[in-house]
Formats: sequence, C-alpha cells, structure tokens
Amino acid sequence: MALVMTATESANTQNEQKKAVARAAVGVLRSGMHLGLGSGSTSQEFIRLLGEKMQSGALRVDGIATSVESENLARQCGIPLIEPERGLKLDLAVDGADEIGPGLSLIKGGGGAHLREKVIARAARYFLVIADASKVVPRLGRFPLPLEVVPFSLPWVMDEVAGLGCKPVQRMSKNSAQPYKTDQQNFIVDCHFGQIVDAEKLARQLQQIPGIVEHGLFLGYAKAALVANDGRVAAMLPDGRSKPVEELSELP
Ligand code: A5P
Repeated sequence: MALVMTATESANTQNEQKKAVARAAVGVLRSGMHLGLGSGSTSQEFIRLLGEKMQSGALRVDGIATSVESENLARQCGIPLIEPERGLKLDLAVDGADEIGPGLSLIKGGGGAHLREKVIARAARYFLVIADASKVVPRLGRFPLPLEVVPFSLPWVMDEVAGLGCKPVQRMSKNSAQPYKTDQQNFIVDCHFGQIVDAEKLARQLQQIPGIVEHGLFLGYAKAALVANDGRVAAMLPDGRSKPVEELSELP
C-alpha cells in the first residue's frame, strides 16, 4: 500500500475537505439571516451549496458578497444580494483563509479580496472561517502576507515593508504581464516573511504606512473555524479548544 499521497490525491482530499466544511457551514444557517459571503474556492463551495438549499425551499437568507466574483456566483445561484447600509449588522460572515494560526489569527487575501473580506467580517456579529486542514499552521507567515496598496504609493510601500524584514513582490495577473488589480482598482503586494514572529506588532506597523489600504492579517476577528480532517469537521475556537459543529452554541 502506498503511504505517500500523490499531488492529485492530495488535491482531491483538499477539495473533499473544502466541500465538507462548506456543507457544515450551510448546516448552521437559519432562515432570515443576513450573511457575509466570502471569496476563494472554499467560499465558492459554500455559496453553491447555499444556493442549492435555497432552491429546495429549505432555507431563506440574503447576503452581501466580499468580491465581484462571489457576487456573480451568488447571483447565479439565486441568493438575494443586499448592499452596505448604515446600521446594517450581518448575522454571520462565512469565509475561507490562507493560514489559520494560534488564537485563530489568520492570513487572508490570497484571492486579493481581503479588504472587503475584513469590512464584512467586522460588520458581522459572528465571523466563521471554513478551511481544509492544510491551512492550519503553528505560526503565520509561510503564506506571503497580501497588502492592498494604492498604485501611487507602491514604490515607497515596497521600500517600507522590505524594512520590516520581508521580500515584497507585486502580484501580477495570472493571464497577462499586467499588474493584478483588486475590485477597488488597487495593487496587491505579497510580503514573503517566512514566519511572522509578532503578528500584532506587524499589524500595527503596517497600519502606519500611508498607501496600504488594508493588510491580510485578521487578528481577533474569527469566532470559530470549521476545519476538516480525517473525514470529520470540527470547530476550532480562539482559545485552542475544538468542539463538534453542533455544539457551537454561541452562533447567532
Ligand atoms: C481571498 O482573498 C482569500 O482571503 C480567501 O479567503 C483565501 O485565499 C482562501 O481561499 P481558498 O478557499 O481558495 O483556499
């Protein structure tokens, strides 16, 4: 029996895990909720499954998307969309992550959507992360930290963040030699730190640099993370405990 997984087997496992956590997240929803709809492949699974459940008539919710891509998918799936509005509090935001570190500290923005993702996470009473097991890390930083940067400020932002100990790389579009542009028409700089020793301190330093619209560190945002491993989905909590998804009693 082969003990080492091939790349294809590992990708299949990861996809199965994404579907499993998306299914589990749909399972905690209740009719009438206003939702935040995340971005990335795991969130797309969530949006698809949510659409199916709504089409079956078993659930009635509306949502606000964290990216144009998710908004288009939600529309295709028949999920009613709402707009940002004063006084609006979302019941629950569900989103993926690129890394989940201690205390449910996160790196997000692999898809370039972390600005809207953070806005939506903050506008929600409960921020629920959904992820495959590969995202859980003992320390953040192996995944390059994305920054959304105003184009005019790019050279100086790169100089400043290099001074914080990373290798900054401007993200390029997948299909062209053009710089990648966010939904807000800003640039993304991916900061290769290798490891982030003090995430709180780094977040404060990044917030002080003019031209950085938002960084991809989400500290103190996630209330729980549904993570799939060995065919089971468990809810990880900020204090390091795990519990069965059904026992997430503090959900709105
Ligand atoms: C989008 O900008 C990101 O924050 C995503 O939530 C993150 O990249 C997770 O994506 P996957 O679900 O595709 O791993």
